Amino acid sequence: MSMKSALITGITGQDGAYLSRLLLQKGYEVHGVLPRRSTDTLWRLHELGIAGDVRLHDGDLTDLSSMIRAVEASRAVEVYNLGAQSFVGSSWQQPLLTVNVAGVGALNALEAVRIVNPQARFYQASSSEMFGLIQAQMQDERTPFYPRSPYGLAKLMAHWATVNYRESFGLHASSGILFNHESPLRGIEFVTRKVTDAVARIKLGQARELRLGNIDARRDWGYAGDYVEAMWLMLQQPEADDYVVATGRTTTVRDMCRIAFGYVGLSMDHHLVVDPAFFRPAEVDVLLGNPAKARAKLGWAPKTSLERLITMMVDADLRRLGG
Ligand code: NAP
Ligand code: F7E
Repeated sequence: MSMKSALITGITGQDGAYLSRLLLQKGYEVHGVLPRRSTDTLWRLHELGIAGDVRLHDGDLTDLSSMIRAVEASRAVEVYNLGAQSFVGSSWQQPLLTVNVAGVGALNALEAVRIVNPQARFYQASSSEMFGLIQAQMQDERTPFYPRSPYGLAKLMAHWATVNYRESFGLHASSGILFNHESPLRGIEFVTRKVTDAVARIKLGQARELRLGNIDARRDWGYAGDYVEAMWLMLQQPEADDYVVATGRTTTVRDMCRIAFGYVGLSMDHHLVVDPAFFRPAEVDVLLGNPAKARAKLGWAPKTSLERLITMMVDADLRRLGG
């Protein structure tokens, strides 16, 4: 029997790496779209030991013809659209790029699927950032959206494009509204990894302080390794749909930091400096997701506590820094 083929945009990112590993374990042939960069971007795939097991196609979400070629060449029956300029902070500095990649790019990915193989199943990486200025204490699939950044705007467009292609063309297109998820493979610009990297450096005597912005912000943080399973489960359902993927627990940046410093026996108060340079033009103060639908319909539940996640990340950073 021939192997199922999957195509991933954003394969070199945090989620792309974990999803590739999951699909390889399930026996898929895994393909990825690789945008041209001047430096090597495969470090995450190398860390997981799978760089040689995936097939990469030159392409970019903003270039429709390259997306069409990638869908054709991969013969994918499942397409996961994870590619994005995903850092909210940068989206105010690069709003048009962010909207072109994360918004218009999703439309290009949907068009490529519609043109080449409308039978292929499609996953869109939607985001809790779409809830922004929250309209309900706990956010679920029915909560109205109120984006607070160019990134949120781009994701909102991509989300509705996914719904629209499902309703217009009958595509099996699902949108996973994922809340923050982290891991040792998280980019260093995001707050959890910035914290765990700094804690490891301070512990090893390589740094003294950690400068952060709004430490009162609250997030619903889960583990990326758990969340990619929900992506796959969505595409195995008979009908496409939208799902919130979250833990149902919210924690301040301050308390997340406390966990990281406490783990290595340091006091946060001696090292943490609040620096207004890291404040955002508009903040998403609180996010708290309700994953009841994913639990009921997909049988999905988070497995990793925030404490376990943060200590896993600190351990990985200590190892990387030679501790
Ligand atoms: P990430 O680590 O920032 O990865 C983003 C990926 O997109 C990278 O592989 C990047 O490649 C690729 N990319 C950037 N520009 C592209 C372009 N023009 N064409 C094709 N690919 C491009 O993000 P992540 O944390 O894995 O998140 C995966 C997806 O889920 C993203 O769409 C993100 O917005 C969304 N999301 C993430 C979270 C979260 O908490 N992690 C929550 C909700 C939704 P380069 O590295 O070469 O630029
Ligand atoms: O910020 C606050 C910051 O950059 C979290 C992306 O994956 O999740 C992510 O977006 C919070 C914010 O993630 C610093 O103001 C304080 O309130 O780790 P973050 P994010 O903006 O929530 C969503 C779901 C996505 O979809 C995105 O792609 O932490 N914060 N001080 C800081 N944040 C950063 N980065 N750096 C600081 O120094």
